[in-house]
Amino acid sequence: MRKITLVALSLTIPSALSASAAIAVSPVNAPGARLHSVTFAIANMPCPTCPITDKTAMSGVHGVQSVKVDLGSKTATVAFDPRVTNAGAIAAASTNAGYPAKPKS
Ligand SMILES: [Cu+2]
Repeated sequence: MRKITLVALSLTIPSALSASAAIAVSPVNAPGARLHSVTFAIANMPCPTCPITDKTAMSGVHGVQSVKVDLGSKTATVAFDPRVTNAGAIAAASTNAGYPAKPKS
């Protein structure tokens, strides 16, 4: 009777461990991640190709999910994972590419 109980325990413990390990490992940009969206005022955007260059620069920041640059209003709306990056890092990437960016309040 006692032997049977021990066998049952040795079988259930490993499967319980692997289940908790699967929960702990989740991708950084998981679909369920809550994104922040910030609109930036972009200075120095004189021609129609500027938004493409600026979008590429902002999209290159790790954690950025989407970038929409609007030439008419000279703004960029960026959705990002706040666990990975922040508005300051995204503004710096744009500024370094030649398009000084400031979060609009
Ligand atoms: Cu341009």
